Amino acid sequence: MLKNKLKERIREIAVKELIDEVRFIDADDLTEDYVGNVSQFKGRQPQDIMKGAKSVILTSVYIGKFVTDTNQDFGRMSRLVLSGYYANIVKPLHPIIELLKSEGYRAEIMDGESDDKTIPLKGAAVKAGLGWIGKNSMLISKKYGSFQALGAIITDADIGEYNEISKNFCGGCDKCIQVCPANAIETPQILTRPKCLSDMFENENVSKDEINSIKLDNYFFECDICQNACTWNQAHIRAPLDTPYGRLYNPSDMNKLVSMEWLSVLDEATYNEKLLPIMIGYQLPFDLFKRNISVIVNQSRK
Ligand code: B12
Repeated sequence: MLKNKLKERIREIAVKELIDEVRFIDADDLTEDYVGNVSQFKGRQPQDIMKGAKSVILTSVYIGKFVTDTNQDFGRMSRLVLSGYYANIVKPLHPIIELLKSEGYRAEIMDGESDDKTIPLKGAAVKAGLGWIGKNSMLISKKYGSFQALGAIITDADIGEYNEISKNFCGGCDKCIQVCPANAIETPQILTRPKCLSDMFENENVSKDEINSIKLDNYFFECDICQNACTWNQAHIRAPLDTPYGRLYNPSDMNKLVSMEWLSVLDEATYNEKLLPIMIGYQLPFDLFKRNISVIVNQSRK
């Protein structure tokens, strides 16, 4: 199949799979223009993942709609968790893999189940023209704010193309840095991972007191506080875009599963039955859930 025909077929599949953006880049090393300090990604460049790779297919899905009630009666999880793309966009990419393999190409999905076997998706997305790296180290664009979940395929099909790179539109704003209750953004564009609530919530070695020293704003699994303050997200927070994947989401159903009245007395069996199925890619263990929720209960009493 001719390259343009192949890309056209891939774009058609993406629409069917409710993917909002598809871009094609070459599989050369991601340079500092895209990832900052390259040494962080030793062994995670496209050629490390697939020798002889020719292209990377970048995809993104808008997740701005994946929220629950923000008042104190509800616990909160991130938009990424509620979207089901915690471990990257994987399932919707399978039909594209099948097409590429049916054309005799090698093709591999960057499955977040094993981070070290994935390229830095944000950096690749910058190269694909999908946005810039904001001060909170997230990929941000004028169209979607930071509410893009990312996914990628590496292949030896030679279908890369040039994409115009976005300017960085953070300017003098540093709301994300100011608002982070854990001061996890010590350097613009670089996250101090151990201090990020998203990391702490999943870390069994972090004590309840350590977490209790941080105002959680009712988050118990991942955290969107820096994104909720981001200038480029305000329009999306007021009125999320209406996108095909977002139409599948019903906030009122999800609200029922995160009322604090229910979460604060949840037993392990009900937790495993009702909440774990929502957590695709990583399932927060019950004891860490209980720890995180007990801090919210404690903070609500203050
Ligand atoms: C490990 C991981 C985490 C870890 C560590 C994150 C980190 N920044 O290191 C933890 C658990 C803390 C985490 C948290 C979150 N994550 Co995460 N995470 C990943 C994962 C699996 C690997 C990231 C990685 O390689 N980290 C190591 C560091 C060194 O790499 P990095 O952050 O990519 O480094 C960037 C910066 O260094 C930056 N940079 C620094 N200096 C400079 C200078 C210049 C000039 C430039 C251009 C860039 C730059 O560019 C690098 C390139 O990306 C990716 C998926 C993937 N394969 O990329 C998802 C991913 C990055 N996470 C994602 C998300 C959404 C989140 C959360 C928002 C979830 C949440 N609500 O809690 C938070 C965000 C916190 C934040 N402010 O970044 C999305 C980001 C989408 C987007 N629009 O940006 C991804 C792509 C997953 C996905 N499926 O979409 N995450």
